[in-house]
Amino acid sequence: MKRSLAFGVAIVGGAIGVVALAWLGFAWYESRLPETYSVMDYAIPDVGGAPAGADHMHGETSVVALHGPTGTPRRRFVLIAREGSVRLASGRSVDALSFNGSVPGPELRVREGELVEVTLRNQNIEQGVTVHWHGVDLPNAEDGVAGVTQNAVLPGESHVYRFRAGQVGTFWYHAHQASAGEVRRGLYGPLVIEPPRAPQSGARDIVVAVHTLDGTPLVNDTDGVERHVVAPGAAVRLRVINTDNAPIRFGIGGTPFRVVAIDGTDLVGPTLLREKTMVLAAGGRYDVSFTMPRTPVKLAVAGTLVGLALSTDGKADPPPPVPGPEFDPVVYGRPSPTPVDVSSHFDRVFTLDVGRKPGFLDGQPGKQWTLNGGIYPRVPMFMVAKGDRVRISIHNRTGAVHPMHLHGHHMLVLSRNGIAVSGGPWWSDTLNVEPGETYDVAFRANNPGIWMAHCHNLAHAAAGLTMHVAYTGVTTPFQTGGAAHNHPE
Ligand SMILES: [Cu+2]
Repeated sequence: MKRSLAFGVAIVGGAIGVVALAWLGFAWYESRLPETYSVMDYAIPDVGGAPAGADHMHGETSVVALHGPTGTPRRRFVLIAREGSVRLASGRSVDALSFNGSVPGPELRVREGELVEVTLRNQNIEQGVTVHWHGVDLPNAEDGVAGVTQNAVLPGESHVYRFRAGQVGTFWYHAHQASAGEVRRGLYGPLVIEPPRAPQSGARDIVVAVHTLDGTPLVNDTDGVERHVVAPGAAVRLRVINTDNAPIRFGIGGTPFRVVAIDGTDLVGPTLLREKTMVLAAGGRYDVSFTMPRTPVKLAVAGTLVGLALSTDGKADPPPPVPGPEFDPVVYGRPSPTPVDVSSHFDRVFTLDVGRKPGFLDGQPGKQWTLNGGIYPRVPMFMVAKGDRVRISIHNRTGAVHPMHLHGHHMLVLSRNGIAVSGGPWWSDTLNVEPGETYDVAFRANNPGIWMAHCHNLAHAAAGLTMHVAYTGVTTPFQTGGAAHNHPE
């Protein structure tokens, strides 16, 4: 009797085992990506509650047709991508990937309204290169995403980007081919779009690009403190750019200051701050300004020895700023009208749940990132039509920070954890979403194309935290995957 029961249990157990194995095998088999595929192939279209028929396509537009303006460019730049050693300000040489032989790449400064032409040449980077203009809402074909808006530029090849500098602010450019490795290794640089009028005389405008190159923290090309001579009374604007994968914390000591812009958009009514700790998203930008006092000013990046020292003789080494409470954009600045707000009618309403679960990513077992429950490439594709008002609720249900970056658009932050933004309008292109947080954001669908929406911790993006916002009727002829040499993340 006992023996037959044990036999029965063994049979049932064995059957369950076989079924579980078969399921595992199927999940593994299903997860494998083909050599090449289109980002349109696997994604699960989500129309955001739009009525049936709203996505009726009036012909098809290739992303290739959505290019920048023709005509004679006002500004021309050449970026030569190469692998080789670069020299840091300290004199130390580091093996890196670089634009024009320096890390960061050259600071590109243009004026609002100028037609900009940038020629990218790949000298010797085997896996190919592209340039993405982070935060610049330019035409889709100029967006620089390998496998979506262009093919990766292979050694010996070149590619021309053209766009009109339509937004005043602080931006940056970086590779969007194998970007998790290429950006970390040095393929990035600052891009500043200045107002058409010249700045007031004596004003100082300084880019502070913060990066970790090969384990070495940098501000610009300095693996230490970058010193500047600044006259008392000068209007100073520091453009802090976080080009790393994790948020940075920085403080400013020696003067009160204002945060005057976030992610390339000026704030309304920024008030004076003292001893605040600034938490800047990976990929995000904060512009801070102050009037130079007679005494030195220090910007320090927490957890590192790098920073900026401003003084009248350029020699001072001021003490680090006092750590204070965190700066919060939700309550900063003066409320003013926005094109949409929490009470607006939205044509499309989406939810984006960032999660994690065991499964297979391209045949590899592990605890995988998920978007609305799906493991890449079975992630949602948010479908919009030109003119739509779009709202997205972003939920971070993981234990990690995710700086969510939307290409081609700026998101108006409506609320965080259900609490409406009560300060000035806060437009973001790279939003730091901490574990457990929820953000409601909105944008106007006014820039047709297929736009990446991804985590700007580029290691997370490469591990599947990548999806797209696609306009109905737009298609891409480009393919992602091995034989196509296109690996946007
Ligand atoms: Cu992430």
